[in-house]
Amino acid sequence: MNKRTTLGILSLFLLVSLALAACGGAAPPAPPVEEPPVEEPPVDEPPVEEPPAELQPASEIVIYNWSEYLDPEIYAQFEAETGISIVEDNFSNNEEMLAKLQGGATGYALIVPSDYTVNIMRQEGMLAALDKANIPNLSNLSEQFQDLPYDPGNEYCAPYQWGTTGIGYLDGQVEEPTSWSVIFEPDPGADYFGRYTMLDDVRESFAAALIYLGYSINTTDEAQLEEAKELLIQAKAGLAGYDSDTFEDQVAAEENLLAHGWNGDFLFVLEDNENIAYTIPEEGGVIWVDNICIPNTVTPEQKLAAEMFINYLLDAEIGAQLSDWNYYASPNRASEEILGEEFLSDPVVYPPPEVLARLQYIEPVGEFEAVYQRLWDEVKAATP
Ligand code: N2P
Repeated sequence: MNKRTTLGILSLFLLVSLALAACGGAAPPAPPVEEPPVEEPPVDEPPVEEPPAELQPASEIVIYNWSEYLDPEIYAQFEAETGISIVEDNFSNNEEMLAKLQGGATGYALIVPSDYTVNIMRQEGMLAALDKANIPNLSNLSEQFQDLPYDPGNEYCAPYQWGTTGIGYLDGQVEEPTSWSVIFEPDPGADYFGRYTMLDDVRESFAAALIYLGYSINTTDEAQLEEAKELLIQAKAGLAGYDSDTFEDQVAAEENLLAHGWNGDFLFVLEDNENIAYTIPEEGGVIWVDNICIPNTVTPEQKLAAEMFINYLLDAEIGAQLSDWNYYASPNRASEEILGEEFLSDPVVYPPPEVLARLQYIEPVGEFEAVYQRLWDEVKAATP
């Protein structure tokens, strides 16, 4: 059948239909308008919800950190990669940071508390649990840093860096201080008299005094603490002041000859003064792990940006860059592989076992924290 024939048959069919209609032939009833079937949701299945719009990270967040602890280049690199800029604000000790957040400060998306302060903040419900799906690099951490007693399973924080507290000094100008007596038995005849500082830090300075006295640095014996307080007051006679931020610079500039302080900070200024040295006195010192955490006051957008930055810091290369800059030991196994033997075998950064054996961790002392604080205020106010 060709095309023309088909069209002919169709036209004939139409003509016949029209003719029938015109003659009043019964038109077929119009089909009923079909209502679209109402779909009842199944009784026990919830209605399907629209997927939530994908969360976008905040474009700027603020980190509250110790000074000279994070290579500024890392912020720039992170911003170039993600568009997220990070602003840094500094604190001098855990208690200052804690008091600020307890006082209602809400601007911070990231904080860097030490071990015992993580414990306190967890107990007070001040930290936001990490969404580990956003931080796959947590698996780069050495095993022991994935399950710390103050934060099992990295639920709230990622370990940042770790280090020790001892005495930095100018080699060649003062003898190696093998005892805390250099600080606690001030000798007006010594070259360094009046030329040393102690950390402006309640738990650290009490720890030094308690170690010298042979007590636990976490004592809750008020008589022992009183004794430590008297010792701290006695030390003030030879002290240039309390300083947690520039103690290492003062020694590098030879303004001061020694200082109570943190290992990496002294290594940091070796490039300004090659005679800087660091030691843990025979009586012992403090070991600590600092951590990067998110306060529970963040918005979801800030939290996502903060988690992206934590993940960035835990990258093998970036973690190595961090330690290479601040001279603190890394909790990141993948970074340590990049840092190499020279760094890993530096006894100032990684204390040998005989030194590790005489280091103590600061721990939370609960209600007693207030006693330490009161006695510290008395030390600060006293004239020796
Ligand atoms: C870095 C300070 C080290 C932190 N400048 C001590 N917990």
